This record gives sequence, structure tokens and C-alpha cells, in this order.
Amino acid sequence: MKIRSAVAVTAAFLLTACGGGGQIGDSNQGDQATNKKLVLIPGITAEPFYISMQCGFEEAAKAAGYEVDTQAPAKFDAGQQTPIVTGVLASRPAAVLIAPTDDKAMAGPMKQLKDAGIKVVEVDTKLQDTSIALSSISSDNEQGGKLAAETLNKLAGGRSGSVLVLNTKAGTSTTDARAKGFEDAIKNFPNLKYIGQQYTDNEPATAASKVTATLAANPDLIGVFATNLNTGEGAATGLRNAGKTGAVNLVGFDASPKQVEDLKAGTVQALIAQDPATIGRQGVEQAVAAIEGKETERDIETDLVAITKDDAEANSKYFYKQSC
Ligand code: T6T
Repeated sequence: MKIRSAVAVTAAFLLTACGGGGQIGDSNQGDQATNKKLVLIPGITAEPFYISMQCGFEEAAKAAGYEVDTQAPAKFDAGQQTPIVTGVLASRPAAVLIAPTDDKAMAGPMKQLKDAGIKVVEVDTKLQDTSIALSSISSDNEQGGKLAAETLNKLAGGRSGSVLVLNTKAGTSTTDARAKGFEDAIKNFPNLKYIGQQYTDNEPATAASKVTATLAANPDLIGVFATNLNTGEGAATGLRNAGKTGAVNLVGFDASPKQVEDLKAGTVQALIAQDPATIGRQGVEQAVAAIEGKETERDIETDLVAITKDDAEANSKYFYKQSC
């Protein structure tokens, strides 16, 4: 089975040929026009989704003749990401590509970048305030949540039972949209009783214990949707610990090496993979366009693919990397 998002965009996005609704980079060029420094601020360090994004970022920046720097918080946390933004502001790069860890709390620090004439591009997550970044590049996350609900329904094969959403942190634009897409779509399958979402704070151990506790309270649990990598890895551990591997279908967002291993071993039944390297590449293209005073595109959506054990190899290009 291979379901692709209807809104996939091509990787061959041209710097000068953006679609409608674009905006011209502001005229605050000054010394920024000769500034060749791009900084990537991911949501968390050393995690395969962001490592893959960094690979695309570095490749595209090098091709465009820009210097790169990547600085990430140890935890997916606005309190830890804010001082990184402040430090980057002081180093005055030409542009910053950032995955804000909170859709409200990161608005202040990101506005300081904008006010200093630094071009701001959102990669993956985004702020509620759309006036700060010139461009936002991400998967169609709501569509991904819908895809997860449809996939769980197929896996249930007509059986009835409860289904759970394991989410990360409230205020994360991507995972909130995935949970919403799932909640809307699960209503179409009356045999699947939605028992709500639980937050894991992006901690695998919390995800594991929440799955085990939910199983104890809801013995009819037949499906879990884990909205991201850490949550999915933790949910797989929780099901394993409870001896429910395979009996409870697990659909997880992302495709880390461990998630792919779990998919192949049958611990996870389906993964919704994103294309983080393309998000990083497109982020550079938008940043460079803005620096050069060219048109930018406000919102760009990248590929999303549902992968099962049967078509894992055919979709291996979507597996995330541990290093470039
Ligand atoms: O799922 C990705 C990313 O899209 C999300 O915004 C945060 O979590 C991940 O980085 C995976 O851990």
C-alpha cells in the first residue's frame, strides 16, 4: 500500500519561479546582501528527522555558495530554544531557518530576528502569527492525521474497539494538526471508538507508560496513532512490554531507523513518513530568494507517504538518516 498526499510538491522548486501569493523580500538589503551565513535551528538535537533536514539544508546551502551553522536545543522546548535564537541573533546571519517548538512562545524571539533584518523561514513547525516568517515549509500534517485514521481503519479490517492518539506537546503546530486530522477522520469509522489524546511531552518513556496504562483501562484497545517519532518509538516499547505487539495496531508518524526496524519486525503496522531533507532544501531556496530580494512563497507543502511492512523497501528513500 502506498498512499501519497494529494498536495505533494515537486523538489524542483525554482528560486525565481514561485507560485501565486508570493511576496518580494523586503528592501532591507544593506550589508545583508553580501552576508553568506545561514543558520538552521531545529526543534531538538540529534534526532533523525532533523538530521535528515540538516542534510538537505547543508547540501542546498553549499550549492548556493552559503556558509552553514546548525544550533539545536537538547529538548523540544521553547525555554531551551529561546536562548539559542538570542545567540544566533547576535551573530547576525543573513537568514535563519527555524522549527519553532511552540506556536506562540517562540513568536517574541523570532520577531527579534525579523526586526534585525534577518530573513526568517519556518521549517516543519510554524507560529500562529504568520507575519514573522517569509515562508513556511512543512508536510500537510492534517492530511497526515487523516491518512493515519484511514490506515488504522484498514488494519482493523472491520473489527470494533477503542483507538488512542498519543500526542507530543500542546502548542506544537505539526502534531496538533496531525491529531486534528485524525480526530476529524476517525468519525467516519463507527466501529473505531476514539478515546481521546494523551500528551507524552515528546518523551519515549512517557509514551510507553501511557500505552500500558491505557491498555489496562481499555482492554478493547485495538489501535494507537502516535503523532511523531519519539512518541511512536515509545508506543512500540509500551505494546511490547504489555505483550500486545500486533494485537493492537500501531500507526506512527515519521520513519527513524528504529521505527523502520519496528515496522519490519511487525511491532509497528504502518508509518507516515515525511520528507525532511526536502524541507531543509526548500528552506534554503526560500531563504536565498529572500536575501536576494526575489519573490518567496508563503506556504510550501512537501511529500507524505504511508508505508507498511509490505512496501517498506520500495519506499526506502523516505527513511530518515542518522548522519548525512
Ligand atoms: O515529527 C517530526 C516533526 O515533524 C515534528 O514537528 C516534531 O517531531 C518530529 O521532529 C519527530 O520527532
